[in-house]
Amino acid sequence: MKILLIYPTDLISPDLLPHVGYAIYFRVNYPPTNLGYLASYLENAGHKVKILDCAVEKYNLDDIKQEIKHFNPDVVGITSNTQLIYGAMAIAKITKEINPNCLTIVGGSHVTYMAVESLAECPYIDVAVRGEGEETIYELLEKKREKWKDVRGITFRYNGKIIHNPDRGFIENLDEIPFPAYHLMPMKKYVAYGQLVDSWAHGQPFGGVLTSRGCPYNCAFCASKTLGKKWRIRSPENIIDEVRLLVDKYKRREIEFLDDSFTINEKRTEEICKLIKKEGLDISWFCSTRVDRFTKSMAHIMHNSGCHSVFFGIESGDQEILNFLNKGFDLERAEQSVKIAKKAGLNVITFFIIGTPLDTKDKIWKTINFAKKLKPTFALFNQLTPYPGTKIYEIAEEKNLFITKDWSKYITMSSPVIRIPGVTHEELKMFLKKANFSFYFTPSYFFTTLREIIVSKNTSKIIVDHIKMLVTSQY
Ligand code: B12
Ligand code: SF4
Repeated sequence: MKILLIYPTDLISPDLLPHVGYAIYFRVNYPPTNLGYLASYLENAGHKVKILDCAVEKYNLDDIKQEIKHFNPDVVGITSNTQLIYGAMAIAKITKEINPNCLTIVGGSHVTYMAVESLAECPYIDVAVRGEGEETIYELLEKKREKWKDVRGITFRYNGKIIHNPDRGFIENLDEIPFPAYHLMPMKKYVAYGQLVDSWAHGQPFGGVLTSRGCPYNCAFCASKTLGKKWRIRSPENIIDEVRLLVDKYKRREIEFLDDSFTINEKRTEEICKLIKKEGLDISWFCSTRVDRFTKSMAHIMHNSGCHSVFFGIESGDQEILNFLNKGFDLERAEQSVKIAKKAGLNVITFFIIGTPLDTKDKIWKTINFAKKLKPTFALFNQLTPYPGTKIYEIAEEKNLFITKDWSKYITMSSPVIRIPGVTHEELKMFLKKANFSFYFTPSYFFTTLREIIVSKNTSKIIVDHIKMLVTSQY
């Protein structure tokens, strides 16, 4: 079969401009890892597959139409999170307009929890694939429509009805999954920008490697359980083989380990770092993790193997809110881990949430002040956004807190989508700006950053890139 896999267009709204940290320090064109995995699975099964990354190509619907007409696929598979779901629906619609017989499948974190609703809202989607997609799409395409009732993990149309099959389990041995089909992606376009610190590979080819799937934690706002609650890991050797492929064949120098929490297991983390060194892989890399799964010993080994930055989800400066969000650590631990990382020479990027149902103006200031006290490299402040499938979504439903279910607004970085008792909607919007202003424009932060810009080897390139980004609003 001919299968076209599409990542919808992702034109980030100018609302994100207040996000100073992203604007100055960090901007990456990510490859669509999920479509890469699906593509290699399907190619191995003998299908002819093409990937269309409309986010990096900046394709509009007309461009996508031309691509569909040109490739003339039997199947169009679209990935979608909550924010992109209307884009996915629009692509399903034009697909059916071009060829009503082309099968349209949507997968990803939104339809995993909103499968029936999405099919009801968009008559152009034939099937929603819930959870991990590789085995499900393979089996779906092997079977005739009459047998789809036996395919676990799908929601589909049959005889005018929407049928919701039982869930599928998860793939146990991740080493058996072939590497993402990088040969089908426009690899030259995946680049990391925004280096103020010399170790950041400004303008370098970028690669993302997923070394594990699933997260055993239960943070109330997080939609990570799409890939399960069990932490499934790849072997260090298998991971290093993929890194080597990215370095040797695709000339990547900058790698992100995409895992939800890369350092859950200390021994495994250290093994991966040691292999990077032993294999002589000339990369600089970064990852996200939890403050309570981060140690002094691993921080040094990570830094020594090329790690330049860690992202920590700290979320709040108020312990009551941390407990409400079910984060499972205390403020002291957060402080300790930030210190450890900084001492080891790592940049630290911290995430914070404002607008939880327990927030008051005082508590939000506590969070902002805590962010400042930690002195991370930069901090990202987000509005609490209840994604389907999360505990917060259930709470917001139960307490009737939703202001809107226009999913295109579920981007966390601008207007809140729920109301909370302690702070008004307008005040919450304002707090996001105040948080950024207060964090970035303290004299010490401002001058440290300025000094970094001046000493950076890439200053002129960075300035030109930022002016370009500002002019085109392409953040
Ligand atoms: C890397 C990443 C990013 C990268 C995107 C990289 C890219 N081009 O893919 C960046 C940094 C840009 C990003 C941005 C955002 N992200 Co993000 N991101 C992730 C992260 C950490 C990993 C994604 C990944 O590669 N997963 C690995 C693949 C294998 O898993 P997968 O995507 O789920 O795909 C599998 C299945 O879902 C399914 N599947 C998926 N698509 C399809 C399509 C078909 C046809 C089929 C059959 C199956 C299928 O099969 C795949 C293989 O098994 C996830 C967390 C996570 N654990 O997944 C969050 C996550 C996807 N992001 C999330 C969010 C909220 C965001 C932001 C809104 C954050 C923000 N405030 O800006 C933005 C939105 C940007 C946008 N416009 O879409 C949420 C999504 C929640 C939701 N319901 O929407 C997640 C789940 C994080 C979380 N724990 O809550 N993100
Ligand atoms: S926020 Fe991080 S640790 Fe918490 S559930 Fe999500 S992925 Fe896991």
